[in-house]
Amino acid sequence: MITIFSEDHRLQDGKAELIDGKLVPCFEMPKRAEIVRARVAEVGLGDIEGPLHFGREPLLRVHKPEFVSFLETAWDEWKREHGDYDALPLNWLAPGMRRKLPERIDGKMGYFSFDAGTPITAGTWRAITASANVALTGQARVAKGERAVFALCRPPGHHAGSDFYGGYCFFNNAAIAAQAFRDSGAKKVAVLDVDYHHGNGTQEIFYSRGDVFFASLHGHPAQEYPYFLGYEDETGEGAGEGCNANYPLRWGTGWDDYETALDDAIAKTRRFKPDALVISLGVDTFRQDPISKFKLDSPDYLQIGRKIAALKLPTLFVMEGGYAVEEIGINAVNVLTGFEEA
Ligand code: OKP
Ligand code: ZN
Repeated sequence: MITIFSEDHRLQDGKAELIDGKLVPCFEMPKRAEIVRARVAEVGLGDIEGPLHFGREPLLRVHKPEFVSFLETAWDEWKREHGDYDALPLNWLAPGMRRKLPERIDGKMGYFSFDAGTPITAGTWRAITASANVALTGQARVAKGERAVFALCRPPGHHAGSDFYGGYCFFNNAAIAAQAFRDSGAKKVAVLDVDYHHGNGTQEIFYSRGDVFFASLHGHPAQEYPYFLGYEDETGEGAGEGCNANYPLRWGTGWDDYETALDDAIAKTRRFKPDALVISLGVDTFRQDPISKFKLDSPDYLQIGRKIAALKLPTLFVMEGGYAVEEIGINAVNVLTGFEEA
C-alpha cells in the first residue's frame, strides 16, 4: 500500500493547549506523524510519496469561503495584535447571542472555533493545506485504480466542519477526500470514522446529503469530547435521512463491545452500497492513550483492518488521532497490514 506524506506537517507545532484547567504541551505533536512514517518504513508497507498540489477549489467544496480565508490570514492578524505567540480563542457564542462576524481576530477566532485546544501558529496554514493535499493525493490514486492508499495526514481533520475548527483540526481531510471521490465519478461514498472521538465535523458537512454515508464509533458524548454531538438518534436529515450512524460507547469499552459496534457499522456501510470508502483512522482507542478511555490492544487494530477489507471497496485511509506516541505507529500500521493480509 502506498503512503502519502508531507514533511510540512512539522510546521504545525503548537506550544500549548488548555486541558483539565491547565495549559499543557500539545498532545497533537509533530512526533506523531514521524513515528507513523517510521513504522510504515519499518514494516515495508510500500512506497512513501509526497503530495501533489490541488489548490483551493477542493477545500471550497466542503468549507465555506469565509472560513478558508479566515484560516489563511488568522496568524498574521493575531501576530499583528498580540505578537509571536500561539493564537488560542477564549470565548464563543452562547444561545441567544448573534452570529455576526467580528472585526478583530479574537472575535473571529471565537466565531470560527469551538475549543481552546487548537492553536493557530505561524506554520498552521502551510501545514493544513499540506495535510489536505496529502488526503487529495491519496484520493486521486485510489480513483485511478489503487485498491487502497494511506494518507498520513497531520494535522487531523474530522472535528473541522464547513465553517469551524477545533479538536486539533482545521480542514476536514476525510470530508475533502470523500467529496473529491464524488467529484471524480463515485456516485456514493461512505466515511467510516474509527477515531476515539466523534467526527462531528464530518457529520455536520454531510448530514443532509444522501450521497455520503457517515458512521462513527466513539466515546459517548455524555462523557466525552466533543460532548454536543454523536448520539445514536442522529440519523441524518432531509435527503440524508438514514445516511448517518453513530455508535456512542462508554468509557472502558474494550474489544468485545467495540467489535459488535464495528460489525454493525460495517454492515450498514455495505447496505449503502458505496463506490468508495474513506476511513477516518484514529488509534486513540488504544488502552494506553493519554486522553482517551477505551481499551483496545495493538492486535485489535489488525482485526479492524481485516473487517474493513471485507467490504472490498476502493479505500482511502486518512490519519486522524492517536496520542500514545510510542505505539501510534504500530497501531495505525496494524490496521493497514490487517487490511492487506485479508
Ligand atoms: C482530536 B482527535 C480541549 C481539550 C479536549 C481535544 C481532543 C481532540 C481529539 N481544550 N481535547 O479526534 O483525535
Ligand atoms: Zn480522536
